[in-house]
Amino acid sequence: MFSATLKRTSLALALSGFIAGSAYAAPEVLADFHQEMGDCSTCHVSKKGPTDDNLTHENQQCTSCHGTMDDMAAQDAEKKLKVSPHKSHLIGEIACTSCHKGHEKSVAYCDACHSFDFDLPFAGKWERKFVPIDVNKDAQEKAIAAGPRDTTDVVIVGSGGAGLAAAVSAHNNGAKVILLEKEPVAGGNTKLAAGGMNAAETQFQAKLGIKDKVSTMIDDTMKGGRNINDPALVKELAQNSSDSIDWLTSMGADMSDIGRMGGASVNRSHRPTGGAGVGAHVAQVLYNAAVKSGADIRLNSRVVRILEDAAGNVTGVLVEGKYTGYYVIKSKAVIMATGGFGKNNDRVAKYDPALKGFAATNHPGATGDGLDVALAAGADTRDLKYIQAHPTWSPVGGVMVTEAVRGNGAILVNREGKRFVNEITTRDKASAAILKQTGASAFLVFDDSVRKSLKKIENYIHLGIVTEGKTVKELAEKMNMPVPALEKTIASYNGFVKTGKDTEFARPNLPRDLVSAPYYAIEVKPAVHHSMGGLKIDTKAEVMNKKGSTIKGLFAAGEATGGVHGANRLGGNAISDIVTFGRIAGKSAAEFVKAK
Ligand code: FAD
Ligand code: MEZ
Repeated sequence: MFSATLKRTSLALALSGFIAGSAYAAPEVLADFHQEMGDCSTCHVSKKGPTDDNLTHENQQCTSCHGTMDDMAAQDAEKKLKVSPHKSHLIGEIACTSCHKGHEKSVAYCDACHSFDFDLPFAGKWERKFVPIDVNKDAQEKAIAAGPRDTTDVVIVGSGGAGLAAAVSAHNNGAKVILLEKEPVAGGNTKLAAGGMNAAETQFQAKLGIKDKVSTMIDDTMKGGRNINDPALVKELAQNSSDSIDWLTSMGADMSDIGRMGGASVNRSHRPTGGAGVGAHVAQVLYNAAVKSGADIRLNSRVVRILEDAAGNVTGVLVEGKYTGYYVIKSKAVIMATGGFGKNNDRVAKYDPALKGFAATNHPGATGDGLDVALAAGADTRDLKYIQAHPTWSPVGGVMVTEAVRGNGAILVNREGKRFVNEITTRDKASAAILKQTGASAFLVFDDSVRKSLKKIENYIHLGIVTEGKTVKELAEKMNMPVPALEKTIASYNGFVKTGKDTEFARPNLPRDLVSAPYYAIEVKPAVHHSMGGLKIDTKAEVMNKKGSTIKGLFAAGEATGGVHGANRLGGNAISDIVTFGRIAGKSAAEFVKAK
């Protein structure tokens, strides 16, 4: 390893020249900046460049000099940075090279969603172009002709909750796993999930005296999905939900806090104590378990083709390693856990033209190329035209504001200071109602008791998207709303809380009155959130072909699939879906391999 002291000294010298604007000519990229420290071997183990797509050696070189992410975050704290770009809801071991590039402009991964104001050295502008799976046909064919580079029992595509749950479950059922993720960081949309994971008849509901039934979860899910869901999949979801909570808990997850999501008859959305975000926690627990199980997790590794023999049995995948190029992994089973396509507006608008130009709540990798890969292998799909807009996305911060804020008592008001909808109706209805208001946006309004009930709100305050008023009057003035109207709206809502009946919009849960100053408001509007449609699967997570039979050796789970949520997903049902069907897919694939 390069001498840390020498590197630090030359880095300091170079930086001082760079910052002071001396005769030192500012380099374009990090590799040029580090040039005087040596040749390619300063960063790479081989003169040819990276030898694995996780850039393991290269990242070790960064940390040997600059310290780990924790060290960097500590330095950010010392510098009193408002936001440490080195500490966030990302899961796993975050590689320095996720943001800091050697031979191209560096790009802060968080910039894909957030609008932080910070300077990244040698920074470029964040942009992601969708690259079709079938470019470079010649190179792909050459890699296939070269034969497999690796062999395993089960290949899992996607490192979100569905993929990670499948990895743990496949291992527990005796299979060897390679998990491939095209992004430089793990966790997909799962790491962003906020409000909770739905489950019925759980130990935690029992402790809080919440009376729920599996059959009620089924009814709510079917009704929310406008009854076009696959009833067998919904039954599987609800019947396994409590066991999935116990499974996560057995691996160290905290799912003890429970709130209400839109369209649910009772409180069944489980999340960590105090109402902290559910997704990063669940994803981290599953990631740790997958690593412990020995799963070989490869980042920057996009699957572009499922390989099949002449009889249509799956034989492996073709991978596009960002740094190592195309190569084949031989396996008896493949699990597609590639998530949705919310961040690819061209694809969204193709299926639902009304959503053209909409922003999205999703992570940058939600482009839907996994769907293309499965389609090319003969998979059937369903319900692709049903794409959900989440009603409350902040145009200021570029982030989704969790439904749990409404579930815990916030109301929605328009620019005229009036409520206009049952705040915890289903998302399709809430989004449509917001779009009808002046300016096609609305405001979440709540008081300090709602803030204290949900840890997640501190993140929104931290991001600077919350306006605060010492009184309702001050809040209305800051929001340019008519003061008497907002005062009247809050007074009448508090009256409904007292009587237990919302006679205006029939909101079914009225958890608390809004009387504790200070008061808060967040501007919100709908943004593309969830792909309800996707690959057609059966209750064993086997993927169906267009003839209605299964593709032997191909399994799928999570947002990449269709049928569980029908035309409209209920808040909290996706995390339940990915954990339960991820587990099922892992078990089914391992059993399939054993039986071969
Ligand atoms: P993901 O977590 O998206 O993972 C899929 C992974 O596959 C991605 O990392 C992607 O990069 C990778 N991938 C795709 N194609 C390829 C390829 N060809 N090769 C290799 N890798 C590939 N649901 C709830 O139930 N409760 C909540 O509180 C909640 N909050 C949410 C908040 C936000 C901001 C968002 C965006 C969603 C939320 N959801 C919530 C929805 C839920 O998070 C997702 O539906 C769910 O996490 C999807 O999990 P997944 O594993 O199927 O996909
Ligand atoms: O299920 C979801 O998408 C969800 C609960 C999101 C949220 O508002 O937190």
